[in-house]
Amino acid sequence: MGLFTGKKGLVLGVANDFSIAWSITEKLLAEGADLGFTHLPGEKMERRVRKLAEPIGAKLIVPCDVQKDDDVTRVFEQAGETLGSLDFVLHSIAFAPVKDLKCAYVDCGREGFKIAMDISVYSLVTVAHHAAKVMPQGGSILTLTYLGGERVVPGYNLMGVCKAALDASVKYLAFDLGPKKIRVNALSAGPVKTLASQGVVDFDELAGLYVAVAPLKRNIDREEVGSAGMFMLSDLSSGITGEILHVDCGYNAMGSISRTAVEAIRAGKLG
Ligand code: 0WD
Repeated sequence: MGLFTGKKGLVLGVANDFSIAWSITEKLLAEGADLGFTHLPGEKMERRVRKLAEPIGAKLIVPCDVQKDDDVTRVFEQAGETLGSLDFVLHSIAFAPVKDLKCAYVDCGREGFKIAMDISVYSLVTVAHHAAKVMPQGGSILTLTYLGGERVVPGYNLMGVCKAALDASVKYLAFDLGPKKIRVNALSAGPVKTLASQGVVDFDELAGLYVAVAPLKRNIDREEVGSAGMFMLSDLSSGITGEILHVDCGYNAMGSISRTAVEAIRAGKLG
């Protein structure tokens, strides 16, 4: 018996096997979960997700653009029809137009701001709204966030402001859905190389900084995000909701950097 034997869930946000959603999926599968997946509409994304999800016997592989209300409504109706009720949902989605992400926050445009907030924040709200309808016994909803929503991380720019709104959404959604026994949490992951991370300015330098600064003197690996995500979606975390769990080797605990970290940075010994 695995922790997820007999449990069913929907995963939104697998782009390829580097995706954080896939690292969490692998842990869920190892514990016996039954899974459905969404992919961004389009042949290329469908092919990528099918290549991963078909061999593991996914019961549902459907397109979903979270900017479209009809898509989100349909996906949860299909999940209800195919899987019956859901026990968990993984939301691992974010996007900002490159020009609005790579510029200083003060220079981002109104349209880019709206798109980024819509895909990276409102999507969790609408997903939670529809998921609740197919979670009659309660369940767990998990999203992915980053420290750049709590404090300024140079280069994270507009996405930092999206993550701040996402973190607040997690808490309000936890309050709204608590009476239905639905928990809503976020994992705040350290830097992981993925498609989305390529849009973050100075990503490699940022990842290297964790080696110098974090209490564990290293960056996380994707397995660790996978395990923590599985924990948050499982009954092991049944008393946890409205929480932002940091999986970052303790980087978020630091208020300043040590002399040895300064020396490592000066010597270019990062990562
Ligand atoms: O270091 C990192 N990679 C971190 C990522 C550290 C901390 C947090 N995160 C967060 C991201 O901000 C995001 O919320 O984790 C989440 C997943 O990101 P990821 O695994 O790094 O990136 P990726 O594999 O690219 O998955 C994000 C996916 C999209 O991929 P692409 O690269 O095609 O944009 O989000 C999905 C899409 O599959 N996505 C959408 N899904 C539905 N509708 C949409 C949309 N409109 N836009 C993007």
